[in-house]
Amino acid sequence: MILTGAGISKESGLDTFRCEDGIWSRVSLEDVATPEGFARNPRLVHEFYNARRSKLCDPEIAPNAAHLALARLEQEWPGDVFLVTQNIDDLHERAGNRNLLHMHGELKKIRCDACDAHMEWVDELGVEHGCPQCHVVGRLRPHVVWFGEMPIGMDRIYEALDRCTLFMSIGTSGHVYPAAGFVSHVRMYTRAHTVELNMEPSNGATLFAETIYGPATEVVPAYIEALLSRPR
Ligand code: BV8
Repeated sequence: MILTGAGISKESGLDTFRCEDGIWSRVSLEDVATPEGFARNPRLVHEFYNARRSKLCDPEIAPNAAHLALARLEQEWPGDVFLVTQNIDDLHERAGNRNLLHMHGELKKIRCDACDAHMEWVDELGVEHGCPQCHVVGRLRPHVVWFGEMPIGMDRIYEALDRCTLFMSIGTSGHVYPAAGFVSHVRMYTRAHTVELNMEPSNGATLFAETIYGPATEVVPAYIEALLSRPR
């Protein structure tokens, strides 16, 4: 069971949230990543996600060695590998991971709050757009999980946490729940080994049996090479 956060996509050129020059140092989380903020000023929220969506569509932005190492693990590990990401970018699937869940949604998807249609979307989105399904105007929103909203796939996640033998957390600061609580759940209910791979200790660092710090493109491929070459 692998949990990833914004740190794994940093070296691909995508911003993190809480680092010095992070996203939340430039815009207020309450304004752009809450349902209340969207109700107050939908244009501001669309602008925020349109900018991140067009950056993600920039050909310069591609999966890095850490993403590719996780795809290799899914292909070569004899047992199950389940990848849960807090990231809304599509770099894991572009690297080749398939058993993947975006618990906070996807930037290249939108949904209609009137008819609940979900659809792929790579262009600018605005309040003037009508839903291709129900034609209601102004009820389309990014398919992302905002603060105060229920994350996606929680049942499937807890089912996997309960039976994992290895829990690996990569590139996340451990600030946001329920994701930040997964390591405690694993320690409480399983005998799984727990490892944190990150640039620096996260909020939950002391909860991990093993911690390795450094850039994801270095520490993740090395850890997975060791895992795959370990005699079983
Ligand atoms: C919910 C999508 C009910 C949008 C995001 C318990 C206690 C306290 C608060 C709460 C609680 N339970 C719920 C809350 C409220 C809230 C919350 O946690 N608030 C925080 C701020 C205190 N949680 C919620 O509202 C969640 N919903 O709880 O519903 C519920 C309860 C129980 C069970 C089910 C439901 C919904 C939260 C989702 C919000 N949406 N994103 C968007 O992306 O725009 S959160 C957003 O921030 C990201 O998705 C990510 O999940 C999160 C954390 O960011 P990280 O990925 O960790 O990034 P960060 O910048 O913080 O850290 C980067 C790390 O990488 C750093 O450690 C850095 O050192 C490292 N790094 C940097 N460069 C590198 C690197 N590592 C390796 N290599 C590098 N090169």
